[in-house]
Amino acid sequence: MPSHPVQPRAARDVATTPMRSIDPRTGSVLGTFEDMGPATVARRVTRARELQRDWAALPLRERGRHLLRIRASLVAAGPDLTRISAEETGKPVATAYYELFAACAMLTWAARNVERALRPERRPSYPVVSKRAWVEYAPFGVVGLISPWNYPIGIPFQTLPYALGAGNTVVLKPSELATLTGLRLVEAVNAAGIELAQVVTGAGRTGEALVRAPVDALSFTGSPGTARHILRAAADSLTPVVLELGGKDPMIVAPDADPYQAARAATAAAFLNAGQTCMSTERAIVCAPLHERFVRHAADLARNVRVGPADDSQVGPLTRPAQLDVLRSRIEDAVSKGATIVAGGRERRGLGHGTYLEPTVLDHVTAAMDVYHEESFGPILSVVRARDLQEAVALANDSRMGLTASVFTTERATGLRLAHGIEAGGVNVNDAMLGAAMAAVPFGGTKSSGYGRLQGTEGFRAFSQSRAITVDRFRWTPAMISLMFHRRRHPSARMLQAGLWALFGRNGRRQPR
Ligand code: TXE
Repeated sequence: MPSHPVQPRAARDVATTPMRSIDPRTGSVLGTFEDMGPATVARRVTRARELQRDWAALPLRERGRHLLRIRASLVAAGPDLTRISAEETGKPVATAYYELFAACAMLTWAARNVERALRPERRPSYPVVSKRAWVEYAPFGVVGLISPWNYPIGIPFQTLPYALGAGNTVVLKPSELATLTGLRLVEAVNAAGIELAQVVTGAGRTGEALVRAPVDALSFTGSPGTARHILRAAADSLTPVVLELGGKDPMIVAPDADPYQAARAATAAAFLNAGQTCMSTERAIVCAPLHERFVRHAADLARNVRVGPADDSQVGPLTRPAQLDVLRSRIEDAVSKGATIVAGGRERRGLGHGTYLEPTVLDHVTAAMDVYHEESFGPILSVVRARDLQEAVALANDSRMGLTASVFTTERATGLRLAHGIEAGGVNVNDAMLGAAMAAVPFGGTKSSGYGRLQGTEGFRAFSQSRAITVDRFRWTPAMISLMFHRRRHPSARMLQAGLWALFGRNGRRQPR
């Protein structure tokens, strides 16, 4: 376990005005929370460090059992947690519940698989035949978890079960737009009987204090700009960071696909959570023969989406009202360069205090437009026409981002072939967004969408350090290192070359297993 210099400072933070949590649907203040500075953050990290040793000392099976206790605690907190999250973000309660289902699935799989994923593994000791070797997985210590506002329940649980399972404790920094959810979530985790999670509240300054506290590893989900700040701060302590930074996810609609089913999936994946999803379908790349039918269906579906603050709505307000200006300018830029608005495109007024963009479908989107390249993070689906599948794959890969992608086709072989050609961390054939819901499947991106993987065996390993151990295979074998160094004479270069030749010079013989 890495040891960090103890911070002797018993400094106190200057008291600042508490921050407020606001309901974007009504503008009402839901509560306040502390804007924590470096001293408070350092105390929370120290507390997490103190508690980590006992937790890591538990056998893997025990840790797994405790993850199931956390699950029970989360289920009990369900009504509370989902209500608070819906209030803070403006999302329908059902969407908050989907997050909670995913969180419980992650805990369940992690509980059942922590032993398999992290038990010591025998490895060949090749080429040192006189030894045995194996790998152990040790925790980092304290994992900092810096989270965004868009899925304040689901996103922390893409890290938490795996980081805890690996024997770490966690310090969560929820987004300043969803802090009450983060506080309730940590309360539920700790209510399971062991204090495994700490929480630090505030905005970017608090996040940076967490990075510098310092923690032993970091999991960050958020914007690429913030990721750069975090990496600079983490450079001082060389803290490893897993980054999940959003996407510009394409859906390829092949000529043999059902255009209605593809349009249903594309609009769902574009508009869920008001489009504020890292892996929402932002670009539907539709092959020429289906283009018109796809657009007609997508426009009809978009016009029928229920928008508003009520719990049975499908699209709620933008969590950050200022995002409306960004979305408007993207739409204006696209239209000025030849795109057509086939549905939505305007602010929906008359729904109270909240800021709403009508679910929007833009057709004839091209690479000349901002909306083609920049993540919208709003309910906009861009349709790009492709001549054929070859051009569709080229368009799908024509992005700085590469989080997930979709392919719609009636031929499984076509789906798999296309999936192999797409530069993304995950590809769904005849569906979208599914990777993040599957606890055993790694989640993360390529290119500017980040690096490292959450979830699955990869998620356990991301928050573990492998430790290689070697022992003697036989009793009384002298130390190899002594044999190499303490000799009266080195073997001659000729002998060594002959040995090299014998071991490695002939292909097909004495190759490593
Ligand atoms: O993210 P930020 P925000 C994208 C999306 C969105 C944009 C901004 O395009 O419009 O990012 O969203 C903390 N050191 N995504 O403002 O700013 C911050 O307090 C340490 C994509 O929420 O990246 C919050 O807890 N931490 C995405 C967290 O970082 C810092 C999800 C995320 O904030 C910090 C959300 C600093 N210097 C937004 N500055 C996705 N992948 O789903 C801020 N933070």
